[in-house]
Amino acid sequence: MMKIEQIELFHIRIPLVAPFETSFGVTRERESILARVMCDGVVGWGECVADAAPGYSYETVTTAWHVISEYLIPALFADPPAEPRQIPQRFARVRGHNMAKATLEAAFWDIAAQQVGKSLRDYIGADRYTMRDRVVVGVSIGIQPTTERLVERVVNFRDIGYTRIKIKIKPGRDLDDVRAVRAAIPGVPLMVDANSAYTLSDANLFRQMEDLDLLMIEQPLGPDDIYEHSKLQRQLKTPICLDESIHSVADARFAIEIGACRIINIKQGRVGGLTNAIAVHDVCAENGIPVWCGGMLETGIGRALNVALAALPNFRLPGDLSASNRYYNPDLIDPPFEFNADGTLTVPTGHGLGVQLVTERLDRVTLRRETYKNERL
Ligand code: SMG
Ligand code: MG
Repeated sequence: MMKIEQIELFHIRIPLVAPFETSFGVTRERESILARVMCDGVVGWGECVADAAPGYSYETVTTAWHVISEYLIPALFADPPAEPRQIPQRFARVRGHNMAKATLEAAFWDIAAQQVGKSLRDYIGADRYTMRDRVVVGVSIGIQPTTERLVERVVNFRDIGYTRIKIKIKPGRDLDDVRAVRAAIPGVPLMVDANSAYTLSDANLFRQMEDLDLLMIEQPLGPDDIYEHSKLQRQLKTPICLDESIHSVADARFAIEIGACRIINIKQGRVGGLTNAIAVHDVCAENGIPVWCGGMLETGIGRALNVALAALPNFRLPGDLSASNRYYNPDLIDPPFEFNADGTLTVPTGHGLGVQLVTERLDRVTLRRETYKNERL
């Protein structure tokens, strides 16, 4: 049994180096929750991917705090897991709230890996998978005030060496933007992410993108839709990638079976933690569906987890995992994640997450902090 001594939650707010605009809104400062779990004297960290507002998902920092503190922590104190893979079952009596669940599970993976003296990458890989040392990363560029500004930013990131560019689109800022970007970077892998801003009646718009050689179109239709995506995918040669719609292994199986997508974006927070994320990875691998690691503007804590996850073999496409300096200056960790000249991030080799949180930086961005002690010990 993992002997859980205490769990601390930190509500943080940290400014982004540049505003990030999607079809559902603008983020200037990232709000999040960090969980610090202590088991047998070993400390593990998890980061919540829910945002302050329910734009990407219904979960928010406030709902996640509520669910973690009132339900998930008590569930773990009452019935501590022997290993992190048992955690989804411990949380089964809470419906939904995957991002809240993933926050705590992450910290337990960090602890379990440290307890056996392994990096999280090697702990995930165990004897089952051949894990990568470096992961190929892309950059996700938000909607810009003008098309000219967008092209400028895209070219700038291409020049830094990012080998895959993703741009956000929304109605009114789609075809012209994508055409201008394609013209500026011919031959560079390019994709678009609509964050559910369209309906099936916009199929013609996506058909007009067919000759722009896009790597994929991410989440064009509703956040809970799978069926209509299958109708759209049938009309397109360009692969559809699902993000918002996939919350579980069952969703992934369904989407694959009805042909709703040819690629899946995996975010461990959206599927309720690393255990489920690995299971979605496996189902996709069995079905020949490549996956890539999505991003939620994580600090170095969440990024370290993502980078370890993306070392799995079926993460065959560049992830939304850019270097720390693309998000925060400074990041909460030191050293930060640096961009390698070959377009990759290096997977940390230290025990657990393998990154060092800077306490003074965390203190500076913390709005609220609460400690939950395990009285049952
Ligand atoms: O972390 O680089 C990142 C952001 C990647 O575009 C990104 N994320 O739908 O994939 C997505 C969005 C969701 C986050 S919007 C705040
Ligand atoms: Mg997306």
